[in-house]
Order: sequence, then structure tokens, then C-alpha cells
Amino acid sequence: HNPKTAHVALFPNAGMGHLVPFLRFAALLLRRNDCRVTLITINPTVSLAESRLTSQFLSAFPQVTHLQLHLLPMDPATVNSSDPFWLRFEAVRRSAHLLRPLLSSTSSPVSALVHDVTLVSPLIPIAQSLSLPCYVLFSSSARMLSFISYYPTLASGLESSNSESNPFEDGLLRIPGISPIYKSSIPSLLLDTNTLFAQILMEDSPNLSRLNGILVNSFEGLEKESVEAVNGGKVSKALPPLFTVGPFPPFEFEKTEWSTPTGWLDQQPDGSVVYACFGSRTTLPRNQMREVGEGLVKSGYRFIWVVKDMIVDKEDDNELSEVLGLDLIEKIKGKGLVVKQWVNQGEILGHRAIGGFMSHCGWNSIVEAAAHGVKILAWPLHGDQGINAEVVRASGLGIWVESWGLGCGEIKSDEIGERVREFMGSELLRLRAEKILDMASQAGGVGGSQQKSFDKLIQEWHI
Ligand code: BUP
Repeated sequence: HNPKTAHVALFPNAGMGHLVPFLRFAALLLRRNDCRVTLITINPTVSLAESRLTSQFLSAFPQVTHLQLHLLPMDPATVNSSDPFWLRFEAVRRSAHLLRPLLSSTSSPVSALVHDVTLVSPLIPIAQSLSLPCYVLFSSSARMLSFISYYPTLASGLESSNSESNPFEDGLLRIPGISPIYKSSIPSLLLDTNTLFAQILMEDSPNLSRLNGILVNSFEGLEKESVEAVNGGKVSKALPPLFTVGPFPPFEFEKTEWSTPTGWLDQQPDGSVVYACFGSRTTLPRNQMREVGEGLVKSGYRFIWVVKDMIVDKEDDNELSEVLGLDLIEKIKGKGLVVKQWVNQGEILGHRAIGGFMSHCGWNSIVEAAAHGVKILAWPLHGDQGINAEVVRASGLGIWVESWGLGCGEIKSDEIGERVREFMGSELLRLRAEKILDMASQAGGVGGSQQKSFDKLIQEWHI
């Protein structure tokens, strides 16, 4: 094989929000003729969606080398979390040393390792021991990256009993180089430094400086401020270069595999339908879910609503009638479609009938909306979603109703209906979303920032 070929090992962690960007990134690398890809996965996956997507990917790209890391058993009682995805993150961290023999076993040598952000401290020494350059493909926004790199400073402020060291000023966190982050956007798991999420960040943030680079599925048109601040050394002088590799296009093979109500969408006028989805690992409390349903009905707009009742899809086997109640299902008839199975979100967002997206603000969802010019009504719930919602608001791609906050709260259907109506009717937002679509197309097009980043990376990775 071409001696100048790069050979990248990709190591995602659990959850569709982490797996999807890795596989989309891999698909872009595989379009080139100067890069080989090895994919490292862990079995069994937490969700069915992950195992399905991985096998579809591997059959679409038989040239990819697939390695499996076998996890060591872990007693969940030793972990300060009950979330199945966080338990998995911790289990992978504790088994990370097994990656060394795996990476040394490939028939042609690997020239770079690109891994998930949840594995920074355990994997850097392994990459170093193999003399491999080591990169993170970050699964969230550049704004969230700025926050993460600043987290140890915030944490020491939170831990200090001295009230003068209160890290918030008027409810705002001031990180050099970027507009202030609202305290209310920060997930509660990070305001308590004893949680697993906080512990991982405190250990990993200082080690970000030891990476050769950080790749983010973003582009300047969406996140100019944070991209410039990170790369200009304003957020922290220690951060490695940030490569904007977004927006990732959706998979081509996905189309045939997953159900998408395109027949119904085809019958709807342009821009007339709301798409509502709260992500793959989030569930709303049932009472809140029912208010969402009632609210969508009251908005007067047609809608597609993806309903999740359990965090892990394997356990999500309750009938819709049980989750939503027969009354609501009756009211929805003729107005909207409710789906409980996995849909092809990329395809839905790309359909001409979709006019707006009520979204939990998972980062992949935001970039998908941006790349299709679909405006967002932000409804962040936890994790990075509040900070991502700030990006949605600041970029003009969408709105975030201040009073909803990080809302697992009790938002009533009248309010939801009214806000959806206002949002869907906003011509200003539609135009702004169209502009962002243009910038996304430029970034992802020939000679755009995505191609430039890939060219630079492949140069660094050449054997
Ligand atoms: Br649900 C769902 N179909 O039915 P995010 C999600 N997706 O294609 P995350 C579907 O999964 P957190 C469905 O397009 C996106 O690429 C969606 O990633 C796709 O949020 C991905 O948006 C979901 O980053 O939550 O992972 O659900 O923010 O907690 O990571």
C-alpha cells in the first residue's frame, strides 16, 4: 500500500451522540484515497441503536478494520452514577489499558489515534507509549469545549468555602475570550464536584493540553467566537489546535435502513411541519411529555414527534397509548405523527416540509439542523445541552425561551403551543437559518474549512 497513507484508529465511547460523529468522520476519511481507518468498538453496546448503526457502517465500508475491546468486569457500586451511559464511560476508562495490545496487533501500523473526549487521561499515556499522535473528536460545541477546559478553575471556586471566591458574578461565568455562560445553563451535575461527570472533567481537563489536536463537528459560521477564542489561545494558552471538521454530512447508507415517515411528509406544504425530538438518551417525565403533545396540538401546526419513554432503547417497550394516554392520541390524529422507533433524523430535517425543530440541543442535532437550514426551538434538558442552546441563540439559528431553563420543569401546554406558533411563524428566524445553511455549505464544500482541516490532519498523520 501507499507508504504515504495515513492509518487512523478511531475510538468512540458509548451513546449515539458519541458514535454518530465518529462514524460520519470515518465516512469522510474513507472518501479520500490517502487514509485507512481502524474502528475500535466495545461489545455489547449500551443501546440497540448503536449496535445497529455499527453493523450497517461496517457492511457499507468493508475496507475498515474492526477491533473490539473487551471490557473488564466492573462493580457498579464503585461508581457514583446510575446512568447506564455514564457507567459505561467509567468502565471503558478502567479498561483503557487493554487498548495498547490491540493497537499493536494491527497488520499495518496505526499512525494516529482519535478518541472520545471521555477518555483523555487514560488514553494519552497509551498513545505516547506507542509514539502515536493523539487527538480528540469532540462530540459537542466549541463553546462546551471552552467550558470544559475552564472547569478546574470553576470547580476550585465551587469547592472553596470562601464566599469571595464565588465563581459566578451576577449569575454569569466569565471565561476569557467568550461571552459569559449563564449559571443556569450549567448542568447541576457539574455544580456539584463530587459527581462522576465532575470528577472526570477535573482529571481530564488539565490533560487536554497533552493532545496533538481537538476536532470539532462545527464551523465558524455557527461558532465563530469560540473557535477563534480557542485557537487564539484566549480561553487557555495550553489548549492544542482546534480543527473545525464540520458540518458532518449524514450517512448515505442510513436512508434505506431506518423508518422515516417521508410519505406523510411529502403530502405537507413546504416549511409547515414541526419536528420535535429530545434526543437518544433523554426522556421527559410522562406528565411533561403529555404537555408537549397537547402543546403541539394547540399550536395548530402539523408535527412529527419522536417519543422516548426510557433512557435505553432496549427497555423502551411500553405502548404509546400507555405513555401518552388514549385521549391525547385521539387529539393528535390527523394533526401529527408520533413515533417511538428510531427515525432517520438527518432525512427528516432535510425534507422540504420541515419548518422548525423543537430540540433538546444535543450537538449533533444542532449541526444537522444548521446544515439543513432548519430553525430551532431549544429545549435543553441536561449535560452540555444548555451551553449548546446558548450557541443556538447567539448564532440566530433559533430561540431558547428563557423561563424554560434547563427544562425538565413543568411547562404547560398553552405556553408550549403559543411559543411553537410564534417560532414557526418567525420569518426573521427562517432567514437567519437560511444564512447559516449557506455558511454550512461553504464550510463543507470544495475548498471549505472542512476540507482544509482534513488536509492538515492527514499531513500530520502520514506515516
Ligand atoms: Br432519537 C434519534 N434518530 O430517532 P445528539 C436520534 N437520531 O437519527 P443525544 C436519529 O442521533 P446527548 C432518532 O440525528 C443525532 O445524530 C440524531 O445525537 C440521531 O443527542 C444523534 O443530538 C443524537 O447529539 O443526546 O446523543 O441523543 O446530547 O445527551 O448526547
